[in-house]
Amino acid sequence: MELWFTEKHSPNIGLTLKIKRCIFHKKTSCQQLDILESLDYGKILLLDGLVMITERDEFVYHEMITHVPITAHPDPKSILIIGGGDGGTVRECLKHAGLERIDLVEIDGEVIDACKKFFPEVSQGLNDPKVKIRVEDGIKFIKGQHKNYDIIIIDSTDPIGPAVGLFEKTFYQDVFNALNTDGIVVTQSGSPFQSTETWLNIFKNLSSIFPKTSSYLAFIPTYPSGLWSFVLASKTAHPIKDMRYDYARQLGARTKYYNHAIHKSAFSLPNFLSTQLTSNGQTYIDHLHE
Ligand code: AG3
Repeated sequence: MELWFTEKHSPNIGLTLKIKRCIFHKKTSCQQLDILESLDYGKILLLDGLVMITERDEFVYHEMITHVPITAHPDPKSILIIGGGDGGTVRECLKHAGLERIDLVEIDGEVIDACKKFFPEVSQGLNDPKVKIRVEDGIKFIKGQHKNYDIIIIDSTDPIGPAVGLFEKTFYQDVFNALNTDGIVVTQSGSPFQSTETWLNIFKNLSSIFPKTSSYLAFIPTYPSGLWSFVLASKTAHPIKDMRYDYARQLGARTKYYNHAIHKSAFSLPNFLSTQLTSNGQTYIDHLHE
């Protein structure tokens, strides 16, 4: 008997993987949580039927959501991760010895427990003494924070269902207030090929609040369309010009996707995206690389 799992990306498109077995299956208080073992991509974490991570390609997402903002910041000491209960973003943060405080706010404690058990390579950092975990709603948590973090990473699920509030202007205003004067925020912003509109809305919402907003891309084979995006917004830093070059080069010896050249090139957007973004009559590309 053959077992196949499909995540439908639209009524007409899906990603299908051949499965060895189902390892875990539970309805938590927040969502449906499943862990499958696939033949080619290792274990897969699904939330509400959507692929969150696979053992084989999770490094791309976690390295890119973490190292780009950290190397663009002059001297980050404190970081807040909203979501990210699997621990992959924490693992990457721990590669930066200068970080003194890593706070993780995850709404679903059962994601943390299941990943500790079934994804040890991803979740290994969650027990580090620098890491403080809170199981609560990030939207509520952030309201009480004032200039308390250098970097905030929004490592959420898709902008539908329970996570929708993590993509709204009111939340981004709270994120702005929670950041120090040189603060940077990064959010995952979906597949810009699958939905250019969603990506553009996130960009616009952040740029209505932050002085500098940009977007970068990465290739993640098990996410819809494979082309994934992130939006980075900062109070002062330029995401390319302020990259700490030597530091990024050294870091590149310990990563599988990120390096200083990828850091720069990831911000080069194809025309179907860059033409959506203009700033004072200048094209986005000229504006970013001027
Ligand atoms: N969060 C983003 C996953 C989005 C994938 N969407 C989908 N398969 N429809 C991943 C969290 C990893 N820490």
